Amino acid sequence: MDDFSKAISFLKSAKRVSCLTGAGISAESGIQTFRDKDGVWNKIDPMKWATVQGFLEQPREIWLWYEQRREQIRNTAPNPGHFALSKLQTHFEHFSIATQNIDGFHQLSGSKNVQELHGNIMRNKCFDENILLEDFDCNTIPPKCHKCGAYIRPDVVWFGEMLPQDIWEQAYEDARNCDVYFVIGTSGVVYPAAGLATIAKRSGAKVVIINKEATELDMRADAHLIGLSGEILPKLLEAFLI
Ligand code: BJW
Repeated sequence: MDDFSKAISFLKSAKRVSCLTGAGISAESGIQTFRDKDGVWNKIDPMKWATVQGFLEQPREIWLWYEQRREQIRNTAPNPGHFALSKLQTHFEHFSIATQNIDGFHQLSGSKNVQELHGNIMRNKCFDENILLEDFDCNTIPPKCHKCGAYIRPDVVWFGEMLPQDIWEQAYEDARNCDVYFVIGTSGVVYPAAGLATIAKRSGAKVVIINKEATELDMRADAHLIGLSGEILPKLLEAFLI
């Protein structure tokens, strides 16, 4: 049996399906990935642009960089890969998506049970108090908290920061308790998110990897579908529904 047919047969007998998604699923929407050859980290140093230390060293540049990325996300939309997952969700007792993406495209495409492991670029929080804020002093770049005067920063998870604990625990439980675990469009190098594939595998799930190339997690795969998620996922949905 080829890997595509295997993936369909796993789905046909599954009650609980969970997914881990990464930048690759949004690539066909026009959002840059991080580690592909034209990826974000090939042009800039992640330790300077995605750490607390980096933000404190160049707050203005980093705030403006996030503003530019927000604008890009507002001007793009979910692609057929996101929509295929949202259609698939209705066919199982449980279906969840743990995403490393901060673009909100899973929710926008209609997916319900989405765990944002690395936050959401559209939300902001007070740098010092760590509380979400919608209203702040925009007379400076970055803006400042009305209450304490600290910088406002995007509600995303930078290197060295903990993932939101309740969201992580839910993603962990879902990986531990599913029949099929999809790993879609992620290089699988950033932890603890990448570890979810191992948790699912060790707990007995069938792991299906969808990626345009080889990844660090390939040894976990029971089926490996090589290609673009925006093409493979709609085909998978169609074959599953027959
Ligand atoms: C397609 C496709 C198509 C393309 N179809 N496929 C050793 C030393 C130091 C630190 C660590 C260490 N070991 C572990 C750590 C911790 C660190 C880590 O993992 N580092 C490794 C990189 C070494 N992790 C953390 O710090 C995390 N926190 C943590 O561990 O807390 C505990 C702790 C606390 C204190 C100290 C130490 C530990 C937090 C991680 C936060 C990650 N943040 C970012 C930035 C978010 C904000 C922003 O965007 O600005 O999250 S980094 C970036 O990487 C982003 C992503 O979510 C994340 C994962 O990337 P992803 O999604 O996999 O993208 P790519 O580009 O890597 O891959 C894309 C894939 O898609 C490729 O495979 C393509 O082939 C594929 N693809 N088009 C299908 N159409």
